[in-house]
Amino acid sequence: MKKITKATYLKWYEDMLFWRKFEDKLAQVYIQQKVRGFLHLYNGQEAILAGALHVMDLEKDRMITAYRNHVQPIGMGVDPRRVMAELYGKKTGTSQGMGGSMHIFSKEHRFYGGHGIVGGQIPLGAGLAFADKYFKRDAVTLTFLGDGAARQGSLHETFTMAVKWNLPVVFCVENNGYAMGTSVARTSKSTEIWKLGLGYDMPCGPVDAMNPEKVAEALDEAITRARKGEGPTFLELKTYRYRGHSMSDAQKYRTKEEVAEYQKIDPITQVKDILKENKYASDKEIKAIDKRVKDLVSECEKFAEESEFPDIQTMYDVVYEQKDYPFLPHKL
Ligand SMILES: Cc1ncc(C[n+]2csc(CCOP(=O)(O)OP(=O)(O)O)c2C)c(N)n1
Ligand SMILES: [Mg+2]
Repeated sequence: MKKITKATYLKWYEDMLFWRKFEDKLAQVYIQQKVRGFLHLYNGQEAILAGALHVMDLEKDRMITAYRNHVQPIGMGVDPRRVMAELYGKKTGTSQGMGGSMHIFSKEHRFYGGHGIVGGQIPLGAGLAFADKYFKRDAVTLTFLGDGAARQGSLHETFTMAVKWNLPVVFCVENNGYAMGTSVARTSKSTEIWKLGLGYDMPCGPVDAMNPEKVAEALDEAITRARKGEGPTFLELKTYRYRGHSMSDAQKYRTKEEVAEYQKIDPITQVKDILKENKYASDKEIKAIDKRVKDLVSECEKFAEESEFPDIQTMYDVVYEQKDYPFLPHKL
């Protein structure tokens, strides 16, 4: 594995803080109704992305996830200003403002969305890996899904094929404790989701995903295995989300005390503590990072605010249209 150094920790701190603040800004502008539709935030889960990016080959590897998908493309190299503009529904967004929150996508950066159907991305992730194997491309696909999605039938259908064909894919459950408002314990007799891999003879296991080092170690092993042609791995990344499922969630299913317990092991605080303990950065240097992050978030906001909305005439250019459909005239 690429060594974890002072530079890694400095990068982790700046990236993770940026992702957190970028989404805090989204929450704020959502309340102002500048961002519409659903908005599911990644707040608390950042160590997963940080650890993953450390061990991926960003020139080759691919990523696909569900609708909690704003910061992953940024990590994969997409301009954050374009992600924010997409959320604002502006022309300069990653999908010209036509996708919105749940559909960030950049083929150029090998980030394949952005999927609102729970579990919908599981077979698609295996499909990307199938194509890489078929065309003999040396790439691995990280397929992220939630604890709720792990109970979808599509997971089992996909696992059957992925192990049979030794596909270069890593299935990563981000177990944040809840599927919308329903806790894992309420819906499942076994709360150890990683054990689902056992039935498929797939290498599998749990990971402390509040810690980016632990995520990097587990994913490095899985990615190496996939690259060697030894097939898929199933990891349960144990994490937590601090905000509601989406912005319209009263959070009656959990206590404030529970959230506070997890905040004590916040991934960003853990990384910051290591920066301080190892004297990787002085207070002044940390303040300088915090300022850079704040400035970049403001730049993204300004870019999105100042961008134009798409021309209404273009609305039907990006949806499937059957020219001879008999009932509705489609073009505006
Ligand atoms: C097929 C399908 N069923 C139900 C929904 C409604 N829904 C949206 S998110 C969600 C919960 C998913 O939870 P989880 O997989 O744990 O992901 P998390 O939101 O925690 O990241 C549900 C039931 C949906 N979008 N798609
Ligand atoms: Mg969940």
